[in-house]
Amino acid sequence: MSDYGDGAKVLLCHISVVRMTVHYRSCNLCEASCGLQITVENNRILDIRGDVKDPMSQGYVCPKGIALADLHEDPDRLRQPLRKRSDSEWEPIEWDEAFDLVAERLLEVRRRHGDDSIGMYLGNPITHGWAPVTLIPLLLKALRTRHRYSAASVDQQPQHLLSYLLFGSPLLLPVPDIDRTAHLLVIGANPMVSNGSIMTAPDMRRRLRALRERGGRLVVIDPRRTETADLADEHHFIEPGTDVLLLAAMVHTLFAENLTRLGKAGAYVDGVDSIRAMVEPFSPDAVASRTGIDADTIRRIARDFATAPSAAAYARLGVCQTEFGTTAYWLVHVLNILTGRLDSKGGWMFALPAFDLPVIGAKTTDLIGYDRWRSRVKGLPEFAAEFPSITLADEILTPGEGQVRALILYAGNPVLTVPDGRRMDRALDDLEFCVSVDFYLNESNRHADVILPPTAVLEREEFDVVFGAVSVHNHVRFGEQILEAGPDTRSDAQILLELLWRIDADRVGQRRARIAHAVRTKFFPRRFVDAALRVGPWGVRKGRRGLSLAKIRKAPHGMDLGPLQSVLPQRLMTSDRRIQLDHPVVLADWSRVRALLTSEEERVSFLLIGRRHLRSNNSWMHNYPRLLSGTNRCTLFMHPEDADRGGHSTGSEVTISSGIGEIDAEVYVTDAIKPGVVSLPHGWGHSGRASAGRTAQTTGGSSVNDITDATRFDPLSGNAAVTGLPVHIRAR
Ligand SMILES: Nc1nc2c(c(=O)[nH]1)N[C@H]1C(S)=C(S)[C@@H](COP(=O)(O)OP(=O)(O)OC[C@H]3O[C@@H](n4cnc5c(=O)[nH]c(N)nc54)[C@H](O)[C@@H]3O)O[C@H]1N2
Ligand SMILES: Nc1nc2c(c(=O)[nH]1)N[C@H]1C(S)=C(S)[C@@H](COP(=O)(O)OP(=O)(O)OC[C@H]3O[C@@H](n4cnc5c(=O)[nH]c(N)nc54)[C@H](O)[C@@H]3O)O[C@H]1N2
Ligand code: SF4
Ligand SMILES: [Mo]
Repeated sequence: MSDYGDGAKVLLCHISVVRMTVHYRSCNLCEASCGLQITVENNRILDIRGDVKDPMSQGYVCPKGIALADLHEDPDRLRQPLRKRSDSEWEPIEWDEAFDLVAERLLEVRRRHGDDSIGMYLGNPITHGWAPVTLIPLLLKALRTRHRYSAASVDQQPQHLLSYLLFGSPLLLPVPDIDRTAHLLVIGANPMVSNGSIMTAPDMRRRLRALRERGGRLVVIDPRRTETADLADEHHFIEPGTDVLLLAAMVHTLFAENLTRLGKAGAYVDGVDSIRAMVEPFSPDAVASRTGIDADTIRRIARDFATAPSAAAYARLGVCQTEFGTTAYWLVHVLNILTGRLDSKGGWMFALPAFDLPVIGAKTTDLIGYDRWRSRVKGLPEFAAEFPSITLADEILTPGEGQVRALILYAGNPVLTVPDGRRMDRALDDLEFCVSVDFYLNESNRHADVILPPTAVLEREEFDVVFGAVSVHNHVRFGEQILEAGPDTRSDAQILLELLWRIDADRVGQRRARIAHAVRTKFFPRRFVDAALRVGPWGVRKGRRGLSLAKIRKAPHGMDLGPLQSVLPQRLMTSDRRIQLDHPVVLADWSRVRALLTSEEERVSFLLIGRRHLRSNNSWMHNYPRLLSGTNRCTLFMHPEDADRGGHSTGSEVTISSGIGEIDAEVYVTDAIKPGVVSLPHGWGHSGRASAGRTAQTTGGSSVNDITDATRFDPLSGNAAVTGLPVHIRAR
């Protein structure tokens, strides 16, 4: 059970029969994947702290990592399958009965309404589990449905789409070489709080301080002076939703001032000339008033970026969650590529992961592609065999052939996390059948007929198969099982395998399905991952022993595989191993960007943005007193000038309204936000709704997604545009 390999300490305490053991593994609550040192006594966690020997996190841990103990002890966490008896009543049932019931009901819906009547929504935590990542593609295949949705389309879909279009795999995602760069430009991301996203880089404070100590520069563009901005050399407030204009003007400046120099990328990048013409109208003077950043500043930050010895532009949600998510993020690539930062030390680089998901994902599944079919109600393009989550409610509520009548809700909470949550709530209620795989009851799976709760993270083995691909330093680490799961519990892997063979039996018959199940049970996820490691970039090569799971397990603190390396053009997965920078998909959207430049500025009273908190994780982890301690985290940040004008002050209650609905919030006055902009975090508003436990019920706040608008999205990727929402605010 525990890891007795090099360096692991096993302390046997002989006072009474207490057995105390110390274990090392990484935290999988967020992408930072910090190393933890966990002391366990009689199957209970005594202590969690940072593992100082972890090559990546070096002892750093955030409060959520420590609260893993609370997750394990939480009496409100589900441990046995539940079947719904009435609106508010659930009864526990046996596992086999639950699996049979779920398969029977799903297949019944399919027989009645066809393949596309079953939908699946995948929540954020699936990326943190090797079982869901490796097994869900098989389940989707067995389900034969086009109705696949995930949290990715409220998050990073523009980044995946561009990686697919430019580099040939949605998972070939460049990251800033943060530990060696001389200049980091952060646009619409707050890694000091989010701990880095699509950039595995634990302990951001240490890394950003080191950047400045070696004489580097940190520049932040954000409508809020964030915790990251506080550490920066300069921060510029930007009008929400206008990054596409700012970035176009920066690229314009590169051409105007003769600052483009592709470096070695010049040998495999095409289409630079048409970009010069595209950005021509976007001079810094033309975009200054729209963005709120003056023209001289735009020119200077472009120049500073281009002339720094090394530099990387990094953007996340503040760019992706806008109506120009893909074109704006494309300009981030353009900026990096035209200044020679792609694949170069201290620049915009690719990790070389031991489990090579970018290659495995693109080569072994039929999921990869764009616009091969369209969604039924809104006609939106599929991407990677998924439809945008903003249209899931439409597909459930709109009658006709292909209507979603049953849903598998896997580790997600779309009622609180997808725009127009109240409509999502109605949609889930309208389903004929819903099964949820989740260890909490939440605002979404309260509509489920059956809930299948998997074991929690420390009760299972774990190996990161995703974030190695976006790490700022190559490394690998295995997580041993640390706590015994109860006698009658199932892991995510077991749940998926049990559902899979029962669905498969419908096609191939019971006998064959059971044989396939026996084989898969032996193979997934451990042997599959081991096999992938052996053939991966760090696997067996001529004259080299290479990595295997067994070898990785012998290093309880993980293995350091060294700094990022140059991998292009070999690693490109486009058919000609070249990058077509002026990709037709992006070009087709350019008229919209031009229209934004010339359109009359709409006068709205406020633009609403979100934010994150170190002690919260999207819509969950709100049931642990250690993380919450009675404060209302869901307050509305407002600039003092705006507060004065509206007669609001810290603590006063307001109603926020959009075209979609109204919610209430408590004001918090701060000059850290741009005038005219207000900020409210998502994932709250548990009180009074069936939700994740008793403490969560006391946390207050509202769900911002009750007023976000599902008709605001990026048309290329279908990603939700939750930021920059026009709202009105009045005193309550
Ligand atoms: N307005 C607004 N909306 C947003 C965002 C925003 O910034 N603003 N952010 C968006 C982003 S980036 C994201 S990623 C989404 C998140 O949206 P979702 O993925 O829909 O929601 P989460 O809150 O992450 O819900 C995770 C659920 O998974 C369960 N869970 C945790 N671990 C496991 C596990 O190991 N196995 C299983 N089976 N279940 C588990 C938890 O109990 C919880 O119920 O929200 C999006 N929504
Ligand atoms: N503690 C904690 N950590 C988390 C999470 C969590 O819930 N809690 N969630 C995890 C998840 S799922 C994700 S995807 C990542 C997200 O990681 P990040 O993207 O770093 O997270 P955010 O804090 O949402 O940062 C977005 C920033 O964009 C700014 N912004 C909003 N609109 C605009 C705009 O129009 N333009 C510009 N330039 N900026 C804008 C916001 O003010 C905010 O500072 O965090 C992950 N880490
Ligand atoms: S930053 Fe916190 S939540 Fe994220 S991996 Fe590290 S300890 Fe876990
Ligand atoms: Mo996310």
